[in-house]
Amino acid sequence: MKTKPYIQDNSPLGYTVGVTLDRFIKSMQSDFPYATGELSQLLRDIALASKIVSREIGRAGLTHVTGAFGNTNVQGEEQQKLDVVANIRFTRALTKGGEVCAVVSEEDDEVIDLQNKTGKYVVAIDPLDGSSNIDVNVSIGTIFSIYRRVTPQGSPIASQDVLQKGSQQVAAGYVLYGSSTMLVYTTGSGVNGFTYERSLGEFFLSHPNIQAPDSGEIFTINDGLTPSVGLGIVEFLNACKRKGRTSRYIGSLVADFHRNLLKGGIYLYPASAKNPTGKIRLLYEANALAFLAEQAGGLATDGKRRVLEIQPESLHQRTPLYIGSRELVDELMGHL
Ligand code: FDP
Repeated sequence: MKTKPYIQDNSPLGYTVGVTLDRFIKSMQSDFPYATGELSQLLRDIALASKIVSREIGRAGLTHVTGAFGNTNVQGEEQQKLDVVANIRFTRALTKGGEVCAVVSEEDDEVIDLQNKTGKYVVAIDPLDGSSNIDVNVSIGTIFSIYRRVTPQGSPIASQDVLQKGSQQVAAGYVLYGSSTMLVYTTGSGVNGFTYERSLGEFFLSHPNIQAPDSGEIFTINDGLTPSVGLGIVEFLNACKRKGRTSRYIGSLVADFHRNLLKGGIYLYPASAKNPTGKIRLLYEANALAFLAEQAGGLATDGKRRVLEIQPESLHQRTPLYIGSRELVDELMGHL
């Protein structure tokens, strides 16, 4: 049969829609010659659950999923219905995908054993972060960390599988449910961001190789905390004000982090009278964002050491967090 090669048609009638998340993940997989594709499938499972959660958030005001669920979680915080919805969606996707053996979630007091005997990975997740913003149509997010389990596949889940340092993450990312829904992730070779195209049901690469600006003009803190934070923090904040920097605080960690990552800035959640060891959870909030920040050229510290070097001692451990542009984090450290 007579054939001819396909010659790319560049006419405006067939404009390209871009690189899908699926295709991107596949192309990255070939960079790891021994990769089996399980991590790629895991990332796709997370993306699928995030599309469902994005849909639920998008129509929340119409479908009776706003408001409190009626329970408090292990942190003593009131669970919102959407917290519960997101927890179910992500846990179910990870269970069915089969690559994950255990999940640590903000919404569950214990480790969830997914009974996937061949699952090589452990996931720590905050299914829906920014609870005070859930019901008021303000940006919220999902944060996830992926680790390789250290005990043999099929054996009971052990604490060393879940209490790993952030430096052991094999991938991490977040989904931002904002004016558009974005998925941003790293597997340790740069940070890439994808925007959800709702009408096509696909994430497309929109922010390749994100680089955090070395410095920036934004400082991000809940100002109500400042009467009870350390002197060094107060000095740094005063210096920011003297230098005419801009204060921006959404109160959703993912949204605040994302803005500062793109524009340059620093996010601070120090220890305070209310939260003497800080508020941000190490395993399923700080570690993922620290990995992303470093991969994009930024820094993340608890005020004493790299966040990624903290050895976790418990599932829901909290940490102070200072994260963002390199020069701003260094400047803060000069005050601490
Ligand atoms: P929330 O408790 O509302 O879920 O880590 C949790 C977090 O939100 C972050 O997303 C947010 O940056 C911070 O806490 C908000 O805390 P404050 O209300 O104390 O400012």
